[in-house]
Amino acid sequence: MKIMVLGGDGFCGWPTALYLSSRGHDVLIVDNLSRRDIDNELGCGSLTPISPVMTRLAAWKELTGFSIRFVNLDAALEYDRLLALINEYTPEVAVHFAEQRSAPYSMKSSKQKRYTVNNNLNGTHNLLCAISESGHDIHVVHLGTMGVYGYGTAGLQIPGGYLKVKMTDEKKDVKTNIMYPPRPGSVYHLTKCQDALLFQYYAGNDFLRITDLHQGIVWGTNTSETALDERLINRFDYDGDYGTVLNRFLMQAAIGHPLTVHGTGGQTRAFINIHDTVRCVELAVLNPPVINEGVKIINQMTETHKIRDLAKIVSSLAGAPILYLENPRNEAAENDLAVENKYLLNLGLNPTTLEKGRLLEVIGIAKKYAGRCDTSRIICTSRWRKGEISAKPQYIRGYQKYVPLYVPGEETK
Ligand code: NAD
Ligand code: USQ
Repeated sequence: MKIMVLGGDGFCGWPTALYLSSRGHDVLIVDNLSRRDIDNELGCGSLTPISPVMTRLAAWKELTGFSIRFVNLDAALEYDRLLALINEYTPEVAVHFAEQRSAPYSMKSSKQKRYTVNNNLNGTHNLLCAISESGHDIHVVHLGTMGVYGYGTAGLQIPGGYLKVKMTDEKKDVKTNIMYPPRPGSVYHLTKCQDALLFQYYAGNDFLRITDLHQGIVWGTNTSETALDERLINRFDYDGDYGTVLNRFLMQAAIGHPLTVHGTGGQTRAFINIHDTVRCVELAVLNPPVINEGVKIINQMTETHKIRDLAKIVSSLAGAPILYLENPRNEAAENDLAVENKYLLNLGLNPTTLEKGRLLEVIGIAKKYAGRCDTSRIICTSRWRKGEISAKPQYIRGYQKYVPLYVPGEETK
């Protein structure tokens, strides 16, 4: 199939583009390299040494014989070029990864809040609008997030697809299906909730075929394809803005830094390994909704864990101490999370779960590149509410710097 991968230079997009190419699909990457620019803005880069995009693509061609085309284009700002590219390439599928995806980055200041909203909503809307204007039947596969649900389940399992509800007024009950009520926990997550409305509108009004993959937190770094050669290596974000929790714990264990649990670590989140991300995207590509079916919503996750349990697993594996930090976010200290993920399992997904070998593999990669880590960038500094930290931080010595320590239950006046 002809597949346009928007955001194909990023952490999830790059291994997906290679996987789809290795499976014989004709892949075109569209990316404005804004993630690399944000590395420069933050003064912090990937733990792994990522090659320039053209070096990546030349290496892929040299090693496998497969060509991937690259177009540097800003989906949020360059509508006419996007439309022209769609008309020229006529993809059958557009896989959409091209958004600012960090919740802490989106909460840093009004500059990053506004950038995240402008970039994510305009990028998504431009893609839908351009597909509609082109008149081509192009299936959109969007990488959404489990965070649209807000991690609170009201005692129910979060359904794949739509929530069955009974609505009641004084005269009668009506049964119907609705989108799960959105509950964004950051400006980034807010844009994903708003994307969902754009999808609903364009699927209904313009008959676009759209799949929205509600993905959990991705862990791991390399896939079979990115591990072929160092020039193909995938990103490994570890810093307080872009690093996600399990990869951060694995990296912290590798370099001898204590594991940074926010609050009590009672937050339950959904997870998926990067090997499964690429497989799930292909399953979604191969199983599109039919025209007028409505948006196909799929929960793309394989397991749920509490943050403190992950810390304990990594700690026992690598002997790292656990540090309970005051939580810089505004989120529930404890939550349960039950998620239905039958759809992808029924299509043949065989989950890569948190087993020892996989965890040690990531620790091994982090150890190999430990010298590239800037330890001053590990602690999360982006705060959801300025100046509202209830517990007075305590300080412990021991590593390169003093780090604030929050002891659960010990509220200090
Ligand atoms: P990433 O930041 O590594 O990659 C995003 C890519 O999109 C980057 O290469 C960036 O340069 C590009 N991009 C951003 N805005 C663009 C624009 N306007 N025009 C063209 N290119 C643009 O992020 P990622 O981790 O690969 O995430 C990809 C998608 O998957 C995101 O939409 C994210 O919300 C979703 N997701 C990621 C995770 C995760 O744990 N990483 C989990 C769930 C969902
Ligand atoms: N956390 C820690 N310690 C850390 C880092 C994070 O305890 O060092 C906690 C956070 O407070 C939060 C949880 O771990 O409770 C998850 O944080 P995260 O940074 O790993 O994930 P999140 O901000 O939710 O965002 C990531 C991706 C985002 C994607 C989302 C999927 O960056 O693109 O949408 O995961 S989900 O979480 O399912 O919404």
